[in-house]
Amino acid sequence: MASELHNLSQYDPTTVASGEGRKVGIVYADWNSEITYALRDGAIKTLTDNGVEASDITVVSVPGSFELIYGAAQMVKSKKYDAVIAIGCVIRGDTPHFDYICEGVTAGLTQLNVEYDTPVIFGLITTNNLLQAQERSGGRLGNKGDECAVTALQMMARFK
Ligand code: RBF
Repeated sequence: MASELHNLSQYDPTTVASGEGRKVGIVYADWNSEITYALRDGAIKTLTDNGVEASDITVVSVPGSFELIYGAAQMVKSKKYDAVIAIGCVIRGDTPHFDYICEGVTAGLTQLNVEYDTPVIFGLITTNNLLQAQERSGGRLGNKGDECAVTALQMMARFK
């Protein structure tokens, strides 16, 4: 599980399914935008590097990570996408808010995966500080946006 042991941007292109003809929705949160914009851009680049047409990627922002649930639900229910990627970054603060948001988003996205036929990819970074988030959004440990895109490609190839 530790991303210390796994660079999030490293993947074997020969084992990644082509995204040709696929339609992907990306919903991302504006909170901690330095991080989430880098995650979003990483996901878009990895999708297009692997055959998804830029015009087949729909990108929508929501104010904060908690709103990823609603945003992803709207995308899933529209049935327009072969996969939906939800991107956010929650950084631990001085109050228990972190735990409530993380648990809420995790439960909400899990519910979508169980109830609907479109894979929803979990692109929520949850860290103790900004440095850890930077390391996982294009820094020392790669970009979780890349990893989410690869996961979306694999899930679409297997189930859609
Ligand atoms: N949204 C995030 O995406 N990341 C955060 O780190 C984050 N921290 C928050 C801390 C507090 C104290 C509050 C009130 C909100 C925070 N939010 C954060 C926003 C949250 O996801 C949501 O947009 C708002 O709670 C409105 O529903």
